[in-house]
Amino acid sequence: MENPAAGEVLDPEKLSFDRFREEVLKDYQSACESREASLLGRKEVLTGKAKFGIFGDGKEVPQVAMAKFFRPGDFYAGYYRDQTFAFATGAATIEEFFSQLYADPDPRHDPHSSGRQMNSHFATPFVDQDGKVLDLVNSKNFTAGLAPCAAQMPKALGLAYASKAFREVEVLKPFTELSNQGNEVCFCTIGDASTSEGHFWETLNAAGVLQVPLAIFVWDDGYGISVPRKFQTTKGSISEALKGFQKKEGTNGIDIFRVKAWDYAGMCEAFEAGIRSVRQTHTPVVFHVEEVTQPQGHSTSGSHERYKPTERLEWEREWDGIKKMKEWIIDNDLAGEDDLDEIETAAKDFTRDSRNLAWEKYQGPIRAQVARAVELIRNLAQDSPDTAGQLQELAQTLAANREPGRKEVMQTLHEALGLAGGAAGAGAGATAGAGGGSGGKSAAANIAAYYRELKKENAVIYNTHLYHEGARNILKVPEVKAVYAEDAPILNGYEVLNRYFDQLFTHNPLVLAFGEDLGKIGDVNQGFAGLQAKHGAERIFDTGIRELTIMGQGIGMAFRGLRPIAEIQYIDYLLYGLQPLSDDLATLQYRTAGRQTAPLIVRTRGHRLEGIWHSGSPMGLILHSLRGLHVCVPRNMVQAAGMYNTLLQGADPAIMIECLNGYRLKEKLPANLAEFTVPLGVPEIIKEGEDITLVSYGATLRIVQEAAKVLEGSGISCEVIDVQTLLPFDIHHLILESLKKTSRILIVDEDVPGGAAGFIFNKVMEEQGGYKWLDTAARTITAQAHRPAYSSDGDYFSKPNAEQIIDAVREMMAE
Ligand SMILES: Cc1ncc(C[n+]2csc(CCOP(=O)(O)OP(=O)(O)O)c2C)c(N)n1
Ligand SMILES: [Mg+2]
Repeated sequence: MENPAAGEVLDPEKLSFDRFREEVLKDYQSACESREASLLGRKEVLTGKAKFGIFGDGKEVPQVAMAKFFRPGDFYAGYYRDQTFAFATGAATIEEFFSQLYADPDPRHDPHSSGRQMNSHFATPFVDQDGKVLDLVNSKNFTAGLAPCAAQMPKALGLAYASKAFREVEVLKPFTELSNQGNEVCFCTIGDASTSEGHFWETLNAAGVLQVPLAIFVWDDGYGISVPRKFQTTKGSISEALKGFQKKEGTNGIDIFRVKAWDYAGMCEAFEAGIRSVRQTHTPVVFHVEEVTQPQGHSTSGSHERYKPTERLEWEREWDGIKKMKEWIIDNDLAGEDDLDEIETAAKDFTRDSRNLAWEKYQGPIRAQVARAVELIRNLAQDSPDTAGQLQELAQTLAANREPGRKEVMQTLHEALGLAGGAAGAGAGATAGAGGGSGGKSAAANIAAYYRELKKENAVIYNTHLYHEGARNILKVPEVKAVYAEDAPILNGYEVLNRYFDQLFTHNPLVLAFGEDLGKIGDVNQGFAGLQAKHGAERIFDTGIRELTIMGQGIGMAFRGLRPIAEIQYIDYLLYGLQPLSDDLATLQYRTAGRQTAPLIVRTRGHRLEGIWHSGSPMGLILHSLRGLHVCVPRNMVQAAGMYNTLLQGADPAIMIECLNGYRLKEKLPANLAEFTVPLGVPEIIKEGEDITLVSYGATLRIVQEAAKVLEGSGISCEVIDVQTLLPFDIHHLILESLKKTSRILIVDEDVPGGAAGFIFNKVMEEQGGYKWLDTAARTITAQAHRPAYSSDGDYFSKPNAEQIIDAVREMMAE
């Protein structure tokens, strides 16, 4: 729109029409640019410049409409179809989209994932390098996308729940830098087929119960890859199927809108009304967006002609949203065909230029590496008469590669070093140089040095940010030892925790705790007994039986600057909540290269008690699915309290496994309960000894101590070590120091054979080099491979027992 000339009187009606028209055309332009990005993106994959592509073609018009109502302070949790929404909200540029498609690791080019994620997995920064939460109230916030279907649902619940907490919890009201009175909406998108997942239903039910500002957009294109809707959804319609969830007068529930994906005006109207309502009333809303198309099919991995009937393909062409929007613009005299053609041409040019820029930026540093590698190899060839031909050929092949990657550079350098007679591995360079005279030697050494340099650089690019690396790195939390008054009270373990949580909730307004039976009765072991009444039902509360979304609720809240403690009632039920922990939470810092973190603390209880589902110790499962979380296995509740204090100063998520059979053991209460910290990754020697090192943790430690006492009686001196945390694990190699003294080690663990015991074995033997100090083979004692049988006998014969330990130690001493 042109600026009015000075002095011209503005006609308000005309002005608003012009603005409206301008906005529609801007949306049309966004839609066209996004479509071009999809078309070009697919070509990039088919011509080999990118490995895989999944695009948002067919979903453009609903997304430009949706973007109009996404305000600063709002949150997005969605999936791989939402490029248009990202462009239209300014969360991503088309150039960034291509950078991500190429897997450009430079964070300036792909600020969403630093080349670590497939295309259309967008993320805006949530924390700075030191883990400080950024100003999320004034920015449009995209939580990092992830590929598992419906995996965005659980965290979406928590992102929305945080608004409710900020609106309702008195002590949170001063945190205006984190929320504007809870007015933020979480926009969540999902494909029609993914609504078949339990995640969708559990989230909707919880949202309907909780009444949180969650807006769900279902992109219904009738297919989940090749499988049509009739195999996915009851009655073939998600809005039909959801009718029982619908809010009526005097009930909770959700609002449901049905719109057509080609009806730009209709969607703008529905989204405007729906989003206004969810923002004000916190009544969740579902927009069932029907008749969505998918012009290029599911992804670059196959063609939809294989499974869509001809009539469907024809219908999709006819009802393409952009085509329909164009017709609507012309029918309503908002612009002529020529104007729109012009927009389309400009969109093509702009998108092509963006792609070219992204490609140049991506290739630049790699080409520099290629040039350097080629130069070094040619230098070596000159000084290596025997292998000159092969080296020249290597250099030539690399130089001729039109789309080289970092991998090819490394492979070529490695091969050149091999020809030079050197080992390119860890000590590359030291032995390189059998390729000729002294010139050959130094040329080979140059290659080795360059190889090492690149290896380091690539490790920074690809192997960092599993955990927070800045100022709030967990290992930087200062240790504050527990101090005890002379007349320190001796309490049951659960009472220690209860006192601890009371102090925590008094001092830290950002902490909220929730789970099954956690509110009114204060958890099944009374850690929170009486605390709801004292600190409020908005801060300490019960949830439905829904581990998956309890975890999601915690993840979403942690994204938003809160410090949730979310309970899994018994560790055996962790499996229900494991998917979001493993796929979303554990990968979050890695897949955003440190730009997002959700420092959730998962609280649970486990190890031996009674029966198959209250005696689990699936530590191997946890260790191998939750790299990216800290895993705390305190032997008692004082240690647990100290670990909670440590975790709350860090920026990482964690899981705390309290000992089920420890709640009624007596412990001395520290005087500095709210301040003392237990450093993570530092084992504690709980009994010194000379003859053998016994390594364990948690509940089993008490059995080990029992055995050690008996062994002591027969003259065998055991050193008993509590590892305290499994992730991180013994960062100072304290176990190795013990082993140097005893030359024998027995690892006792109540997970299955090869589970956590295998992990500890690997850490001590391979990583710490413990094998060098052994006088006799290291051993492990674990639980049986089956689940533990019920009752005391069942426990005795299923889990490690003291007699087994005593026998094993005696055998080892005799070897
Ligand atoms: C848990 C899980 N199972 C399977 C897949 C493989 N997969 C990727 S996309 C997809 C279909 C999803 O269809 P829909 O939800 O309708 O979204 P659309 O791609 O049609 O937009 C499947 C099965 C996956 N990503 N995650
Ligand atoms: Mg679909």
